[in-house]
Amino acid sequence: MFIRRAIFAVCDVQCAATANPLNNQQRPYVMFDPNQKLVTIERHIAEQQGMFPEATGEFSKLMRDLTLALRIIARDVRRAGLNNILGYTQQTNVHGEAVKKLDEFANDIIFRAMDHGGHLCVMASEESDGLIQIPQEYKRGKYVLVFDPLDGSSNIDVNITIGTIFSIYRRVDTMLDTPGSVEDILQEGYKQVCAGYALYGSSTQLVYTTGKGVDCFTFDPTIGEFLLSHPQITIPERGKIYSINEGNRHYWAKGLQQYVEYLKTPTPDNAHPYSLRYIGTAIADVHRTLFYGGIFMYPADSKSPKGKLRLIYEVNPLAAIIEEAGGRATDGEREILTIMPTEIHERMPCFMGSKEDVLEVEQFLRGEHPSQLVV
Ligand code: AHM
Ligand code: MG
Repeated sequence: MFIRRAIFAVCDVQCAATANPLNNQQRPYVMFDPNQKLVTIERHIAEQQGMFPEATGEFSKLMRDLTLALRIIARDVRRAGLNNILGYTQQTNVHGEAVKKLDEFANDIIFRAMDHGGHLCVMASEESDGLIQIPQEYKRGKYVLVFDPLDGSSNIDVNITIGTIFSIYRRVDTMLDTPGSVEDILQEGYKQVCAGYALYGSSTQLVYTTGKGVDCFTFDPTIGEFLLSHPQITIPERGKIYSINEGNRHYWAKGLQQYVEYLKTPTPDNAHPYSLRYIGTAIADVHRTLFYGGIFMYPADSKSPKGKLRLIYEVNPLAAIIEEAGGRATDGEREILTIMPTEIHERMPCFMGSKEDVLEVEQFLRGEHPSQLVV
C-alpha cells in the first residue's frame, strides 16, 4: 500500500464515510451530518497539532495566515463581476498564458498574507517566475509554500468553479536562517507536510490533509468561519465517472484511446458505460472524484508530451489528497508522490482517483488489459 503511511506521520485514521461505488442513479454519500459537532478550522488545526508531540505551533499559525488569504480570495471571487476585476491584464505569465486580473489578485493576496508571518523561507506560485523570497525585513521560518492562486482560469469569466491549490513543505535544512533556495521547492511530493485546496463553487470549501486523513470544511459567510463538514473522507474503491478533455483524443496514445472506449462500451452487468464529467478546473474535477469515485486524467499526448498540469503546485497536492483518502495517483507508470521534480514549473501527466480505476488505466497503457489481448 502506498507511501501515504510513510509520507506524513503514521496515521490511525478511522474513516467515517463508507467507500461505496456509486452508480448514476444513487445520490452521493456526501450529505451533511446533522449531529456533526461544530468545529472551526482553527480548532481542528489546534487539535491536530496535539497529535504531533514535536509540534511548536508554528505550522498552526502558518495555516491561520493561509486561511485568511483564502477567505479574502473567496470573498472577491463572489463579487468579481461587480468589482470590475474579471478579464485579462495586459501581461502573460511564465507559461506564456494571458494573466487574468483575478489570478493576479489572488497571487498578491497570498503573498501579502504569508510574507511577514515568520513561518516561511520561500514560496513559489504558478503566477510567478522563479522563487518568491521573503522580504528582508521579516523573519524567515522553516516552511516552504507552493501554490496555484487560481486554478481553472478559463472558467473565471463564466462563473464556473475555480479554486486555490497549495502545498507546504519543510525546508531542506531547517537549521538555516538564510533565504530559501530552489532545492527547498524541488522536493518529492511524499515530503509534503500539508496539501490542500479551496474550491470557490456553489459554496466555498477547503479540503486538506496533514497525513491524518482528509477533512473538508465549508465556509459559513455569515460568521466568517470554515466549519468541519466532511471529516475523514475516503474515496470509493471504484467509481463510474471518467474525467478527461476528450477533445484531445486524436493525440492520445493508443492504450488510452482503448481505455476510454472500453469505459463507454455498455456491458451486460451495467458496470459500463461510465459517465463523462469534465469541468476544466482540475481541483473541481478532482473534488468530485474524491467524493464520487472514478478517475480524473490529464495525460501526455503527442501535442503536449508532458501533459498540461504542473507537478509542484497542482499535481502533487491533489495526489497527496487522493492517496491519503485511499485512492491512487500516478503519471501512468510511477506514483506521483515519488517523482523528484526538476524545475519549478515542470508539467506532469496524471491519472488519479479510485484505486481500481487508476490501476485499470495503467494496465491499458501497458497494453496488458485482457480486452486488448483479444485478437
Ligand atoms: P490554470 O492553472 O491556468 O487554470 O490551468 C490548469 C487547468 C486545470 O485546472 C484544468 O484541469 C486544465 O487546465 C484544463 O485544461 P484543458 O482546457 O486543456 O482541458
Ligand atoms: Mg492551475
